[in-house]
Amino acid sequence: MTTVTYNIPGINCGHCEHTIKMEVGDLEGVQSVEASSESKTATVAFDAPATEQGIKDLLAEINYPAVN
Ligand SMILES: [Cu+2]
Repeated sequence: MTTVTYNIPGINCGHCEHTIKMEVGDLEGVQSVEASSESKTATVAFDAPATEQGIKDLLAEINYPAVN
């Protein structure tokens, strides 16, 4: 299991948190997603076939691009 914390300036409210949790949580291999509008981060725990870059690509697709 790998855990990555993404810095996402666009997380502004509970709706953003919910969207990220649902969309990233649907990716095969993703075990858990935490998203915080306070810290502007999303922490994702995953196994294969999910990858750090694949999750980052999805975040960009749903208009929550990560800056790290
Ligand atoms: Cu929002």
